[in-house]
Amino acid sequence: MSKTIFQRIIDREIPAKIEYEDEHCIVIHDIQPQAPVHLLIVPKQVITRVAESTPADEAALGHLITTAGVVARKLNLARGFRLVINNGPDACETVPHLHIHLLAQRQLGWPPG
Ligand code: D5M
Repeated sequence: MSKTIFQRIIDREIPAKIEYEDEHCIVIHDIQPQAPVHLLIVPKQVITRVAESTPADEAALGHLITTAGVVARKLNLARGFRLVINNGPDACETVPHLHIHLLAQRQLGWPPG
């Protein structure tokens, strides 16, 4: 299977604006931002999507959430932020490498579109 765009960013084959990185994940700025802050929290362990995750992925998935907290504190997102995972075509998933969107610094609507 060919590499996803996120795997190519992790492997430094293509550039990205990196906000944070550790052994288990990378946080980049979305190339098509939907809010003043729009980050993508991407595990280095390839998990295609939530629907295909297994119990073996629990630590990697939990790490993504705690990383969202780390980055939110780093960027002072005290007014709030939203985490989104798009799974499958009805949810507008475009990259089959699981990632969490972190959106912030504007008033977000609810229910989401
Ligand atoms: O989200 C996939 C997201 O990935 C979408 O918001 C655009 C973003 N994207 C695509 N290519 C890049 C690069 N090269 N850098 C940064 N962000 C990128 P999904 O939930 O799968 O629809």
